[in-house]
This record gives sequence, C-alpha cells and structure tokens, in this order.
Amino acid sequence: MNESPGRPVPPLPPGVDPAWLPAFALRPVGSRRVRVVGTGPLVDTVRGEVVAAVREHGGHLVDDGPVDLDLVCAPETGGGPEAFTAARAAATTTVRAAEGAGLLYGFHHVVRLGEAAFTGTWSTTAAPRQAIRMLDHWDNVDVHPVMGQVERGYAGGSLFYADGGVRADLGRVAAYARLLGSIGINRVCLNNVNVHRTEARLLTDLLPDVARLADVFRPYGVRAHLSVSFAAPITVGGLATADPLDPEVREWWARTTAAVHAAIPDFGGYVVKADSEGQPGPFAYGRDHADGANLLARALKPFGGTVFWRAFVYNHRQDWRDRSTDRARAAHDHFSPLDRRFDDNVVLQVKHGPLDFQTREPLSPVIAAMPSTRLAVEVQVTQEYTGQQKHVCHLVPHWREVLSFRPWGEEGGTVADTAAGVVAVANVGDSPVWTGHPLAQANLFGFGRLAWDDRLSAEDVLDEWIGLTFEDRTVRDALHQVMGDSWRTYERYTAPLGVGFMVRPGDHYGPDVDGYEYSPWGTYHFADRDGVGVDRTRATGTGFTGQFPRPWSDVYESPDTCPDELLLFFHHVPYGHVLRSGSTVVQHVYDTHFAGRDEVHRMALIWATLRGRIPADTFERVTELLREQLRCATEWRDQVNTYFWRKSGVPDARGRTLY
Ligand code: GCV
Repeated sequence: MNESPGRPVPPLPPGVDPAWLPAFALRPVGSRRVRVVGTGPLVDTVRGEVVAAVREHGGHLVDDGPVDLDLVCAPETGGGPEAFTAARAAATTTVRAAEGAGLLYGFHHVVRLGEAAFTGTWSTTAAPRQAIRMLDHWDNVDVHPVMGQVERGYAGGSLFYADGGVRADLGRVAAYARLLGSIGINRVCLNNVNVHRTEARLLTDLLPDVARLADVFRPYGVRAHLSVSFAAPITVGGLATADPLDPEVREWWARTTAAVHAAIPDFGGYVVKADSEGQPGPFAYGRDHADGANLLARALKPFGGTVFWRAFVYNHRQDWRDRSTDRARAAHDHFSPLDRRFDDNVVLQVKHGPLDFQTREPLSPVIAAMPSTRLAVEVQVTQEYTGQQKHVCHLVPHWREVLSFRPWGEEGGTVADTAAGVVAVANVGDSPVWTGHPLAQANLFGFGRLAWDDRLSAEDVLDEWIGLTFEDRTVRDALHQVMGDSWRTYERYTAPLGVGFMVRPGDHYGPDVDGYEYSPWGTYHFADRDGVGVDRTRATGTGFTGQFPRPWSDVYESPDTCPDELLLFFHHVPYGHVLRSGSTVVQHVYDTHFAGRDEVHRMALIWATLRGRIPADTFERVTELLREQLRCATEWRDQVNTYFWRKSGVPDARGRTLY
C-alpha cells in the first residue's frame, strides 16, 4: 500500500497551452478507479497524474481494499528499465513495469489509447527501439545580438534562462519535462552547442543552477546534459592549453566532471561541437577527434556519463572557386578513419544528411561507415530550413524515411537498427504555445514517438497527436489534409531535386537562389545556362558517391538510377535531362513549384473550414501563419521558376507566367 499523494502535476502558467496533455486527454483515466502501486520518484509522478486526473474527472485513486479497479499500475520483476506491459483482461487494464520509467511510459500509453484502453481484451509489451532519445536545446543564457536567445529558435526566448542565469521560477520547465516524459524523451541538453562566454560557466560557477534544472527533469525520466567548449580548460579553467594529451588538461576535466556529478548525480554527460564553425577543438593541438572525445569520455566514465561528440566538422571558409573541396564529404573523411578509436562511452552524433538538415538529403554516409563506434542520428525539430515555424511542415514522414533507410540495401538493417540513439534539435521556447506555430507541436510529439518506435506510421503518430490535442473529433480529416503531406509540399516549392541551400544567407528563411553560390560555406548548386547540380560522382566529380556502401554507391553514381529527388545532389545535368518521372529537369522545377504553392493555398482553404471547431486563438494564429506561408511559397515559386527560366531560356510547357 502506498498513500503518498504523488508528485503534483505542474500547473501551467496562465495563458500557456497544455499541448498534447490537456485535461480532456486525461478523462478516460480520470473518470475511473485507479490504483498505483510502488515507490520511487517516477512512480510518484504517475500517482500525481492519477490524483490530478481523478480530481478533474470524478474517478478515484484507490490505494487498497477489494474494490473492482479499472486501471492498475504496478511493478513487476523482469523487463528492461524502460519497458512496460499494458493489457486488459477481466475488465481491468493493467500497466506493469520493472522500473518507474517503464511505468510512466506505460501510463502514457494508456492515456494515448483513451477510451480504447478500457474496452475489449488486449495486451502490449513495449520497449523503446532507441536507448538514447534526446533533445538538444540550442539555448543561450545571454541574448545573442544576431541569433536571439535560442540559436535557430522560432518560438521566443529560452524556457530555461532569463536575466543572465537560470530562471528563478522553473514551473514552466516542470510542465515541459512532463510533456517530454509523456513521449519518452529521456535526455536533454540544456545549452547551445555553440558555447559562448557566459554559457561556458554553466560547467563551473553556474552549476548549482544547472542542478536545479536537472532536479526538475529527473522525476520525468529525463537526464540533463551540458554542451561544453573544448577550450574550457583555458577559458574557465585558467590553464594555458586545452591539448587533450596534456596531463593538466586531463586532470582539469576529471576534477570539473567530478564536481558536476557531485551536484547532479545522474548527469548524462557532455555534448561537444569541436573544430566546427569556429568552435575550438583538438585540431589546434595537432590531435584528432578521437583524442578529443576520449579525453572527456574518460573524465565522465567513473560516473556513468556519455560524451556526445558531433560529427558536423567541415571547412566553412572554403573558396567557392575551388571545385575539389566537397562539404558533403567532410564528416566521412574526418571520422571514418577513426572507427575503433572511440571509447565505449562516446556517442558520435551525426546529422542525418551530409550537409545540414536540408529538406532533402541522402543519408550521411558516416552512419554506414563506423561499425565499431556508437552513433546517434541527429535530426532538426526546430525548422531552420523547413519554414521556421511560420510554415506548416510536418517532419515525421521525413524522419521516418531517414530511420527506415537501409544503408546496405534491402538485405541489410535500417538506420534505426544500427543507431545507438536519436537526437533532435528542440523547437520550443517561451512562446505560449511552446513552439511558436501551434501545429509545430506535432513535430516535437512525433520525434518522441519515432524515437521510441521508428516503425510507427507517420499517419498514426499524427493521428495520436490530433486525438490528444483537439477535443473535437471532426477536425481529424482536415488536419491530416493540412499537415500530412506538408513536408513534401514544402519540398515542392523550395530548392528542387535535392540541390538544397537556396535560402537567404544568415537567417535561412525564404528564397535566395544564388545566396550561397559565391560564399565560403561550401553549399553550391552550380547552375549555369546549360544545367544545374553538383557532380559528386566518382567518375567525374568529387567522389562522394564512393563514401556509400553498395548498392547506394552505384545507385547514386548514375543519373539513370539516382532517385529523382536526389538527382541534383549527386549530378550536374542539363536542363533538358529527362528524369525517371519522364519530365525534364526544368519542367519538373516549374511543375513542382506551381503545384507546391497551390497546395499551400489549398491547405489554407481546408484550414478555414475548421473555424469554430478549433480553439479560437489557435485558429486565428494558424490562419495568420498560413497567410505568411502562402506569401513565402509564392515568393519561392516565382524566384526559383524565374531564375531557371532566365538561366535556361526554356519556357514552361504549360505557358504559365514566368517573370
Ligand atoms: C548551432 C547550422 C546552423 C547553426 C548551427 C549548426 C550546428 O549550421 O545554421 O546555427 O549551430 O548548424 O548544427 O552546429
């Protein structure tokens, strides 16, 4: 018997949206007789959920006695630490798990099922497909003059920091932790991978405040991590060097890490962006990235911590005249020779594509090249290149494609089978709806669900989110129509055929076809009067195709077998090149851009039918944002089409207006 009142559900500050845990979503549980058995912080969290739900909806938390129960959440022996069994038999639904985390996940499984959890006879045994299900926040303590407080953040300021430090009131962070726990996120990195001066101090004098944040996340099964600067021994430690082989540097990291663990006993570890876009790293000392990562891994090892070492290393000061350097090659060139060199508590964190979270990229070949290294696949929930939370762009189908891709062909496993974890750049801030765009909540929810089980269908995940978020069941079809295909719609009206980076330099919003063409960033499309695309073949190009195993190294090598959607990523082709679809490249550009923009128009019309069925503030906000999406899609259509018409001189076969 346990009569603890449970951990109170964190109240939402006035005006803050409940996201996918509104009161009505808890009604099926809260209107029933429920027993929660067991002790421990996460069991207390479950009990608190039940206490709040039954209070709201008229059910009962029944601690003991021979009462007919509708739902029992109880411990069992055996099963993984995050696994659960949920079942219904003899009119009682049960959730059983060996540990509190499993019980919490099983409880939320029942919440997601809603009334279906209390009908019929059924049974599910579930365990996460990925042990590491992590969100990286690119939050700064200080407000950056260009980036704002959250780098590439489109949802307001930081949830964690205000007035030069960790917020005094962490009530909203607790509500956020609850949301994350409900979708199975189990790790969070609290600061930007670009570590600036103030943020470097999170590791030292600001540590007591980081510990307060970790305390808030812990009862929801979420471990805290920090991004650290490789130069910290110098910048905050006062040493003369950060050389990973220097004994004093090693000693400094060991001492500093011990202090972190003393403050945060379950500290998850460090995230490191080194030798990348101006961040310091081991190259300055003639050392490689295994030397760098292992330095930190060894400091964390005694405490069970992990280093998340990012593979996003490339030359961002390239000369655009130099056709031999290919940014897409960089991560594989740097890291694949280091396979077998990393300690076992290093996780190499690899962006899903070889460039940078473009709407369409091939898989990063690093993911198939390092069988002896633990790899985490990094995706971007924050919509840096996918409409910046001004556009509806539902990314779950995209991530599902990434995770289910088979790098060794049909006979081999999927990316998800291979990965040691998945990491996403978070999309929340202090916006009242968390994500700026209300519908972008579905991306955060969907990331958590796919991290738990990549085999869930994108439609089902969207359906779960809709069912939890909107009380009116009749909105379902319309929302599927607005959101379901919106990633492909976005792809249609932006950069064509996988060529990427036709965005405005700096802020990365809206079209600027040549914006990066003569820049040092290594992201070129090479359009001229005859054709467009990057020759990355072995035969005549940069040789990038050779970084893939078979069959992909061959599939990508030939324009005849390369999938249309990646053609310009791998090949420079004439405008008249006939795609596998039968259309020419330039006609495809025209057709997709007209179609994509018109789809946005249709999305807005469908959304308009939801007036009165969606909460008024959400309805108005999304209506306004769809207006901006339509404006921006029109701009994309006209700039991209006009650009290719002017370059190629080929008119649109259907005679539509080009400028
Ligand atoms: C945090 C891209 C973004 C940068 C980001 C970087 C990264 O280049 O534009 O803002 O920096 O990716 O992932 O480290």
